[in-house]
Amino acid sequence: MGGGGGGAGSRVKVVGQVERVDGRSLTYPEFVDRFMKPNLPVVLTGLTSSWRSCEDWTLAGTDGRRRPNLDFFAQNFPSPLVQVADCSSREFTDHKRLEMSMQEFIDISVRNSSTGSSNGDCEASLLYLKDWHFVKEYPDYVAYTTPTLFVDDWLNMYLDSHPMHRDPDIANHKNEINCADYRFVYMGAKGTWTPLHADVFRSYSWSANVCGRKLWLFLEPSQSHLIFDRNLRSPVYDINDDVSEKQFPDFNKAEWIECIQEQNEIIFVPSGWYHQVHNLEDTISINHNWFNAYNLHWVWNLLHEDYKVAKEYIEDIRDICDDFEGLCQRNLAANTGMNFYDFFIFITRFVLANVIELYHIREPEDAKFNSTETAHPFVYNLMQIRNVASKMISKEAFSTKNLCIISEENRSAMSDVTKILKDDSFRRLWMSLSEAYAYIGRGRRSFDQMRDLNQKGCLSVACLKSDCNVVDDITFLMLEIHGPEDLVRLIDAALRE
Ligand SMILES: O=C(O)CCC(=O)C(=O)O
Ligand SMILES: [Fe+2]
Repeated sequence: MGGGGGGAGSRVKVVGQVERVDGRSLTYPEFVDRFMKPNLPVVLTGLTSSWRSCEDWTLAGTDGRRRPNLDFFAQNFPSPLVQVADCSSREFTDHKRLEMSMQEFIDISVRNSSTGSSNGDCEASLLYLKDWHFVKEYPDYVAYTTPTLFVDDWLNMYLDSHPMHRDPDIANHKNEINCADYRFVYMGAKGTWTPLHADVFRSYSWSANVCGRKLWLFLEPSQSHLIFDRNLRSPVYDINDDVSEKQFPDFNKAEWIECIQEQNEIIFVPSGWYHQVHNLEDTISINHNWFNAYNLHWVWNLLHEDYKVAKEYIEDIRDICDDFEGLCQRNLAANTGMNFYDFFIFITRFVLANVIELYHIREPEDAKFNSTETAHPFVYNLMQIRNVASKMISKEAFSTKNLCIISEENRSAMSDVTKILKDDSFRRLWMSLSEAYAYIGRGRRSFDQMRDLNQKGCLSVACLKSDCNVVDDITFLMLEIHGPEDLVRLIDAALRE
């Protein structure tokens, strides 16, 4: 049976179901302890009732189910260019991607549904609109609010104020659109599907069904090796297909966890879990990828693994390359979406933002921080970044020789701490972090306190200049950051203070 079938094939051994929890009664610490930290999936109910998208984007269907209101999209969101996957044709490990206007997508979808092709009766292709950067494209239309459980999102916070890449060789126009953020809308008719994959950067994702139903099949990370081919290079593409035993000898051993996600339910996809997804009805979903202190090590581990592959691939031209490391890093950015320098600049910003938060809220009785997971969230964040930074220290990308020849853009984004702290992009990032933590109630600031501070100007740009000494305090600890070693030293100094 092909992917469009939507049912588990004979070799797919389903051993369990994803837990379902009422999201309204799950506290943030419970979500952390039960799902985010142990890296386990969950389906959350009751979190989308106030979303405008659930009303505007859907029409009443049968038995209380709703269906997509395609006219609403055509009229209100006439995007000239959306990405569409053709679910009937494969390109490497994914579906072939097409680009078309929203109107074209709708016209084809309507035509297909009237000819019944989505049931597989006819040859017409199954089109699945994916990775639509809806929030970036229509910022004034508030389709939904991110549930509190998912607001500790460093990836999107960062991309709201910083570019993913500095290197001019990498940061071209197409990249800028693709890296604009990781907040997406998906829309696909019954029968559309997503091949087996683990998410970008090995981030977490959450996915909410505005209408429709999805079948998910998950494999826990400790079993990932079972779905790779005998050379351990590529994963199975469609688990419902007749997977070749010769090519994928261990596939039969994989034990799958299943879930049918209903309308208005949100699924939390943990880091590194391979999954395949089928739309069982015409479905619209909203989907974010994100990471934070709990899964940052997944991101680094992926970058490191992909780096080794990128390097091995061009090892034979090392001797004739002026800047072999630079080439590896450019290839890594192209293949994985981020390279060591992008990631280092990213974590440097988060170290500084967390140190500022720590300085701002520190009270005398907090002087003795402990490093356990129950310690203050900013201490926890810094400890997790420290773990990752310490693994980066020995890497060739950060050797003196290679740091001497990195692009001017990368170098200037890295080093001068005062400049970073006074930069408007950084301030926006730090404010977003501060707000997010106030929101989830993990920072000491309540919303009221935030408002007071705002009035005093403490969260405004003036904060760092006038009554607040945080720039001096931090630059007293360190003036320049040249690589992961400095970052580790800065974190140690900040936590010792
Ligand atoms: O809904 C889909 O088709 C895929 C979603 C997905 O892979 C995810 O949310 O991680
Ligand atoms: Fe995914």
